[in-house]
Amino acid sequence: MRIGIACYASVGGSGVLASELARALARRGHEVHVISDGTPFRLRNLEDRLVVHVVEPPAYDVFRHPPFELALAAKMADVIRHADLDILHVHYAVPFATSAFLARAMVPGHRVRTVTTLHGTDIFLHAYDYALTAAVRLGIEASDAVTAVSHHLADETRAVFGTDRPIEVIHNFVDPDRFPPRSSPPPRAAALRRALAPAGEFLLLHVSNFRPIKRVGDVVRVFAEVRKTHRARLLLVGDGPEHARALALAEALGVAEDVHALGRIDDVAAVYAAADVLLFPSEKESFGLAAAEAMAAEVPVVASAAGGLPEVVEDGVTGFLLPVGDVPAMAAAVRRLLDDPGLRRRMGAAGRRRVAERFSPAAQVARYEALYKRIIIHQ
Ligand code: GMT
Repeated sequence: MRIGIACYASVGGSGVLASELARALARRGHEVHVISDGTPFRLRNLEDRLVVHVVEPPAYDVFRHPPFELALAAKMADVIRHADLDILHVHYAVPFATSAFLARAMVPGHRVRTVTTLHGTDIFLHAYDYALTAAVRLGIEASDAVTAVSHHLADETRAVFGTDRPIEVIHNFVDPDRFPPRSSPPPRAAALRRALAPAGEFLLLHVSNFRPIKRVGDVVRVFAEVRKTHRARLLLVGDGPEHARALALAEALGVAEDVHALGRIDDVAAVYAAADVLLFPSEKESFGLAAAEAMAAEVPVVASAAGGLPEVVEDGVTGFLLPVGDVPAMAAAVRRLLDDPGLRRRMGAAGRRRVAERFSPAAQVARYEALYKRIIIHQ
């Protein structure tokens, strides 16, 4: 098939998932065209059968705002026409599905079919800016097929938008080969442990884009609690609006010197393989790709029981799920893990197994492929 994949190039989960899907499809012999606002960071290397098309909104000085959505639609129309796409698969209803709707109108008579994957932001947008609801609904209704990354998100979409469109749930996937396990860590992970835990300190980890929804303050509070009884350090991977506040809180709680902010790094796999526990106390989370990545690396996860996280983390088996904001309970769960190396090992191994069984690229990519074929046949 000739497949277009449209996504943001940012390092967020949707960009990672769309990039991995694009690469996997190209490796399975499809011709893939990625349409994005930049080159997604996981697609910077040359890949057979994969082309990245970058949207450049005109910065013409009459426009108060560069018209990204129009430039995106025009680029989509251009790729549909020139690459003769069978499928255009967009990640997010807004702006991608609405731009795809417009793009199809620009290539009248073309048989291209559109698939929209919801990652959650569309739903949050509804709560944040009700005025955009109609645009999200149009994106959903105008797609030939809609998928969501968790049952939780599919249910919420139906409830919020009152749509009776079938929404197929295709969970995120993680390639275990990209995430070496803690039990046989790569040399980079061992070096990291030597540098950051020279006296055998425990390493707690948080990975996110530091949006308020991630509750990074809770990460620091849990760490400060654990730090009272255990020699431990906290690694923060990523950056975003709450980063500075998190560091200020660590200072206020007297644990700043044990908090290491590693910033936005590409090689997060080495950090997972060096960590003892992932802290993931989000307020809302459609799926929680970082939790699945940690599990792939055999790292137990202490998370909130929010959104789709219970579909990822099996409570008591691959980690612990606690109520949002329950810092004492999360700290107790971390202590339980740190005090019991056997439990850490068992939960880590169960996590890697769960990822292989439920969130493998082979199975999830095949489901997207089957969906594409179904809507092409039914045109
Ligand atoms: O988590 C973020 O803030 C980034 C966001 C995105 O849009 O890239 O991630 C969302 O999509 C990921 C891939 O499907 C999911 O694993 C994340 O759970 C979801 N984030 C939220 O729901 C907050």
